[in-house]
Amino acid sequence: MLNVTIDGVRVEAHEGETILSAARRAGADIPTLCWMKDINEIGSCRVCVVEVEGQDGLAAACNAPVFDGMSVRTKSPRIVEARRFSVKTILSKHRGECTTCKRSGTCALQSLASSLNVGELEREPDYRREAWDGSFPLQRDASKCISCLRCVAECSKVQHCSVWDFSGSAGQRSVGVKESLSIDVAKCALCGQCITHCPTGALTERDDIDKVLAALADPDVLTVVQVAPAIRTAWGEGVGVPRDEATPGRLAAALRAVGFDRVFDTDFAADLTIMEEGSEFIEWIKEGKPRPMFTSCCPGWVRFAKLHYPEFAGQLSSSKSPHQMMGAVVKNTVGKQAAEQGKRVFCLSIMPCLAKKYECDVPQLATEGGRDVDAVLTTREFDRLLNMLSIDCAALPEEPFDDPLGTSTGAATLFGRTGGVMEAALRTAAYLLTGENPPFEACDTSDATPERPWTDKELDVAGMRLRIAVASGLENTSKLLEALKAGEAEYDFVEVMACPGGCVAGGGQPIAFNRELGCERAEVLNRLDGADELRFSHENPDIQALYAETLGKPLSERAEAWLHTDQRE
Ligand code: HC1
Ligand code: SF4
Repeated sequence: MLNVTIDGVRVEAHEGETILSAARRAGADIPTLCWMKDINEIGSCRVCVVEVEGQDGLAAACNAPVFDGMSVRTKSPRIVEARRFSVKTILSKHRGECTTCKRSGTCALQSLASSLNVGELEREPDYRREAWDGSFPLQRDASKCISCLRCVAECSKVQHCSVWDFSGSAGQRSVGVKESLSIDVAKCALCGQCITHCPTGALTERDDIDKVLAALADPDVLTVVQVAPAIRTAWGEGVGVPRDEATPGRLAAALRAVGFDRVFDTDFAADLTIMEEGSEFIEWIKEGKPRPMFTSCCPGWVRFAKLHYPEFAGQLSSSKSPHQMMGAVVKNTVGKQAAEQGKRVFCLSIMPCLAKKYECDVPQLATEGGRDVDAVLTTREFDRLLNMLSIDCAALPEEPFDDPLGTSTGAATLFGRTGGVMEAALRTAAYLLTGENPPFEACDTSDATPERPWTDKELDVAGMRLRIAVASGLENTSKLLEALKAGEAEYDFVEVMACPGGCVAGGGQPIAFNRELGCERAEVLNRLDGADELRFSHENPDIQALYAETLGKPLSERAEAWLHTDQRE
């Protein structure tokens, strides 16, 4: 152990530990900008500089290691001046038009400039522009990029895609798409993690709010909205409603206050997915198809598989993702009724996800009722919409979602966190095989091997030995896929979510530079599941009615036409 003094406070530190890490333990508040724990400790923005006794220059706390007997000051006029100089240098290349920036209020640069009392810049900023396809779900504004390399680190080290690169000649180096490729061919999975880790407004989602406002204003349009499981964990963050008051009931009321004609819950369709995917898995095993079968509800993962590991694309479940299933059911039922009254349905999904914006445009997902989903808003866009319309969400009453596509179970709610789809699927697969509900703990995947990038478990279901695995984050996923390719791992059923922790930490969720928040949001889902009277997808009465009245049974001809697709296309 090393003895270190930070602002007069003695702390023990370990060999190789950074000043920043030791200082945080000592209670010192050192600002950071480019730093991301373990994956971007490059000391480039120099916002975290500190004084080290006996050294002339200032040290970047995020990557300078401690030594025994070190004495550090984190606060002094000299330190403030140096941090202010760093922020001014960054601002000299940043188009700081905060009044129109979507990140105003969540921009780390804005809050640093304000807290350091930076004031006016002495010269006009010299910022960069670049051409960008405005129709792509991921948008980039180079004039707001501060070359912190957070996107480069997140995309390459956590998400395995290496879309971004830091290139150019000395003095002119900047971040851009690797090899100067156009973004649509750069094998981006559209996970959106570079957006949620960008400290400024350089990376955002394509804004589709105007499309939604136009539909809401059109008297010939019946507007139908659905909300993903993970929305209920985070929508309050952008509208100032505390987590325990941002309930699903208040969310339904907020959607009605916006003016949507029908307010449905994607959770209903998650139950439907379980019925279809669970039945498909049993058939898969019976037919002896190549293992594992992979879940396909996460379009970031499906896109990643097709672009980076096409050899596994044929093993993706043919079941569409829940919100697409919901869209197909809406368009083929509510849509037909609306057409008789001369109206057309506009189906909107509110999702914690960027890739859903791409998924809803995939042509082969359409059915005879038309495209399943007409537009997707991220949680951030939804919060902006609520703020635009001045809806006082905290004052709203709790209301139910509309029937019949608004009833759901606790199993469906779990979809929003890593391992949840698997857990929900196992609860129902066991029932479909044995006719009896299994104990909840038998389907729990959280107790599996934590030492790997993925978790796995062997289960005994109706005398059948099932080997399951769960991965989230695409670097973790690629390690799992490589192990499968090398024959070092064998599984029957694998759940993958592109975003680390699952949809709760999705690329469309409110910005928060804090990975622990994903766990807090996941706890909301666990609590909702535990409190639900219905915790098995097959017990959802509206799902039972949909099969009895419209679909027949899982994997029926109509179910195949509406709810399944060839994922390889
Ligand atoms: Fe997800 Fe899904 S859980 S993919 O993580 O299968 O986005 O929340 O809506 O469709 O249900 C996201 C979340 C979401 C789908 C469901
Ligand atoms: Fe990389 Fe995901 Fe960003 Fe695409 S969306 S560039 S895959 S981090």
